[in-house]
Amino acid sequence: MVANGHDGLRRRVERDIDSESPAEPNGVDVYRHFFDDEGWQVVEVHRGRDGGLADAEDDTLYYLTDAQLTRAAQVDAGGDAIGYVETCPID
Ligand SMILES: [Ca+2]
Ligand SMILES: [Ca+2]
Repeated sequence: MVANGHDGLRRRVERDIDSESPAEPNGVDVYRHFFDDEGWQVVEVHRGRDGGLADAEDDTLYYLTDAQLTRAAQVDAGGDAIGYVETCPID
């Protein structure tokens, strides 16, 4: 089960996931919050196990762009690459 939340401009700002679904659905256990730049590209993602933002146990991931401002890589808060455009989990 995946439920997306949108803001008033229809940008996706939240995704709630039951990672055991559909085999053994037991409720949402992964929460992601998305932050866009002025061009509506996601530039920051918070991943956590509850709905609260920026808890110490949450992961914060950032997208880096190339010279054309297209997302090119995803890095963690320490600057280590998580993936590149072909392999970046966008959600
Ligand atoms: Ca679950
Ligand atoms: Ca949290």
